[in-house]
Amino acid sequence: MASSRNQCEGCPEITCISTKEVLQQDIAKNVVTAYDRIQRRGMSACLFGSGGTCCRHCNMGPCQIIDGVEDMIGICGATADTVAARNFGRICAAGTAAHTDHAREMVKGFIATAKGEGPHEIKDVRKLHQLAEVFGVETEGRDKNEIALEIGELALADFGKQDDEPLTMTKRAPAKRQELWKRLNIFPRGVDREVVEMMHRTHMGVDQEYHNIMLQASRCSLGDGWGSSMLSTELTDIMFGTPVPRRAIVDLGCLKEDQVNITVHGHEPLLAEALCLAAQEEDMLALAKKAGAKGINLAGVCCTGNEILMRRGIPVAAGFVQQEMALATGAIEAMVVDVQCIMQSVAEVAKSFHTDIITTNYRAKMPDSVHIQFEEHDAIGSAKEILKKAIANYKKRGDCFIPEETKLDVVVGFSHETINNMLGGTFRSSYRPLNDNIINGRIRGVGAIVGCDNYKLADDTHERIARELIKNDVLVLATGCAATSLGRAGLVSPHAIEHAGPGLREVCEAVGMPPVLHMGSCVDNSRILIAATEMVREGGLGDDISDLPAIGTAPLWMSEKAIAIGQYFVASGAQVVFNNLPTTGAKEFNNYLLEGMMDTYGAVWNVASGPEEIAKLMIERIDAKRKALGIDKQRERVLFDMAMRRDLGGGKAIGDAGCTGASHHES
Ligand code: MSK
Repeated sequence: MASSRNQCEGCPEITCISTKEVLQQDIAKNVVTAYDRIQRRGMSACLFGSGGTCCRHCNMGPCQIIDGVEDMIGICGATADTVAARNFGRICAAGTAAHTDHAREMVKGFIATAKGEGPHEIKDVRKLHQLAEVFGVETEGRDKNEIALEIGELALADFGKQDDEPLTMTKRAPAKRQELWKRLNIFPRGVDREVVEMMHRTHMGVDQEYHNIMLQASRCSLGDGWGSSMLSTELTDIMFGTPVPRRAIVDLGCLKEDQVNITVHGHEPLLAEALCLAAQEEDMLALAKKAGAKGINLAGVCCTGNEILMRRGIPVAAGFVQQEMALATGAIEAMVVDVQCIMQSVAEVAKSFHTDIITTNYRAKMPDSVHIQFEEHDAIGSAKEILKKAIANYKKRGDCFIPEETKLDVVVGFSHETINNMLGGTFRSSYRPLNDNIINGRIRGVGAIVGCDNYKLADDTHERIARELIKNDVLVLATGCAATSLGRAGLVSPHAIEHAGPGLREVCEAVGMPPVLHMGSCVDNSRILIAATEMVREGGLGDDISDLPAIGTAPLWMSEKAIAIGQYFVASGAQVVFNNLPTTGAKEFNNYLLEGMMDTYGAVWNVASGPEEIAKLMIERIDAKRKALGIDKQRERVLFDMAMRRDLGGGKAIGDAGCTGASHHES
């Protein structure tokens, strides 16, 4: 039965149907969500914090600094620009640290796999050999596990190396970009060192010049994008399979009334993969049946969700802003969490239901939760212990409400390799057709919509930006919770081509792909770097990433990781648009981000408010790049005949590319 719970005042309007439906139920009436906390807080965010000029780096303060007011500098004399740059640099360091620690766990899991410890295996041998070339590892006549072990050990050593040699993975960047990094002396070295140096340089009394601080912020963030994140993506693909197109579903309607529902929330896919394997085993299914359930239904939340969605077609129940709503259905037996983006409030929400919050990583414990340490060397054993705990809860389930209508079909799995194969065909995979279609104007450019959800802004922001972009023939690449949100909006599906402009529609129809391509989790933004590099390498669109008619946005950024991602995109030559930046209290520094960086990197941060304004700005930037490349003249549109379709897509449609049905586990 539904209560008359209202939309909270002071919050942006909730448009998400599943969220609204769940919050209106009587069973959810005692659930306090982030929307409620925003309303209850009853005050706007701190001006100094928002503007980046609150300095608490020493005990003479904290100092709240007002730009241009002589008496309002730090006790040490630090200006608003220095303080905002230091704070910004520390955000980049925190984001990089999160991705790096994630990557380190994946490398350790990869080494264990190569040694035959644990349940996983080296699945993508082709990609293993490609990575071997990057690391200079001999492949001729060697066993895949032997090659993997050598790569794993070299990769592990890369994090903490002390010499000044660049991180191994950075050699994949376009040559011209590498020359620029060399000239600026910002080639990332051991990424642990870059984080440490960023923290040191922003300590009281060290680096006091914002251009110089930002050089290190770039080096640190590049170590994230081209180092940690890229390494994590590649090793995860090699172990668990490089994603190929597959159908799946997203949204809260994927929960099942007659099954044990377990959501996996966080980021590192080692645990989630082990749960997927263990949930298929006879003893676990028998246990679920004994408890009265028809099966075990795994579903993802946040980026762990995106990892198993991309590779296994396991549904994603919720993105970041829906984590509390998922619990408020009353239908979840356990929410299994590891690291990053897990709100402390989930333990409080779970108290209203039979749900256990199960923490699994010694680095991330929570009050009012159960801890079951995930042991990599006994991955299936750990997974089964977790599953048993969840299954035991099934009988305790009380009233629940699953918004069954909210189940959206998506087609996911657009790794860089998939795009390459779909456009060029398996035997001559290449970005040539994409480049040609950008040059001839059918595709105006590429827009990446990435990053988090955020309660402070309208929950349909991603959707509205994407609709504008595809209507204007901009191909959209999506990752992270933005991709989940676009899935909920029905745009990560071939059916969405009806919303695309005529040129983009022609290409998508010919190839059989959606106009919004789901490329994975937030770590998988590295796939976008590789795709951009391939476009440069293919030719015809300039000789650096900064020449491409491409731009990214993280309009609802929430996490520090999003700022590190933004900075590695800008330092790689790709422009980004954010809704706001925590630098507005420092005029000169803010202008440096918005304008001055163009001279250094050929790209800048942009700020625009509201989805339509963001989309407009993205299209303007894309058009400016087209003009600079001399491809701005509208070409005559030619309808595709069969020969052209074959030429474009190698006759390949989604079904041919390996699309499978959703593979979540049922008895
Ligand atoms: S989970 S970092 S809210 S994308 Fe990657 Fe989503 Fe942002 Fe967390």
